[in-house]
Amino acid sequence: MFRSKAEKKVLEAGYDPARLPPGQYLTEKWPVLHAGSVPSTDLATWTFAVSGEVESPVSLSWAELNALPRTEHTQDIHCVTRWSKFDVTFEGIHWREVEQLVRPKPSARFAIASAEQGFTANVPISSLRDEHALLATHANGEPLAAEHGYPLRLVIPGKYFWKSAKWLRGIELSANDKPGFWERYGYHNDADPFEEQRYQF
Ligand SMILES: Nc1nc2c(c(=O)[nH]1)N[C@H]1C(S)=C(S)[C@@H](COP(=O)(O)O)O[C@H]1N2
Ligand SMILES: [Mo]
Repeated sequence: MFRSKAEKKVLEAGYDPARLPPGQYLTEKWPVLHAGSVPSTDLATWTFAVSGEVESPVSLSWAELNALPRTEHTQDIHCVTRWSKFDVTFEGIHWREVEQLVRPKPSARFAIASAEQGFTANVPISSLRDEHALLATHANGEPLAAEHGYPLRLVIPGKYFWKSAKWLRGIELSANDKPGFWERYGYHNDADPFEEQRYQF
């Protein structure tokens, strides 16, 4: 059976090649990718705000966020620039914990994540509610490195990694979709790596 060079490498590394989306290659390293510079964070003044179509908007301090129940999940990440990394263990807080505090209105259909320096990324609210989505504080047992989003990043499974906003500061629930930073650059709104939804014009 024909296999691409990239698929061969996945097999040789001992993984099921079906885990590699089309047009991707496996990397062992964890590349760093973002627009702008790595922000510095003062946890004493840091907040995580949830706003928009909710009954009770909140602005949680670092301590308040970390008092919520925690969970972890291991998953594969796929960057639109074609690298994939398998089995990254993210740990943090599931959206459901925050949802209980804010109580979304029935009109809430989209989530617009906002990060330091004005970065945004949009997903349907179902992606945020995914069992394996996370407000992640840790990766592979360590607090997130500064360049990977310390102190908090979003992790959205099943979508190219640009939807997983680093340096997350808030989530707005909205009745309407709002294209995020990379989406306005022509990246695909839906971003399913197995469908190769990379760009749209
Ligand atoms: N705040 C912020 N988050 C971001 C980005 C960004 O530019 N700013 N880039 C995204 C892109 S394109 C990718 S591939 C991943 C990369 O995450 P990593 O650097 O931890 O690998 O972060 C995503 N999250
Ligand atoms: Mo990316």
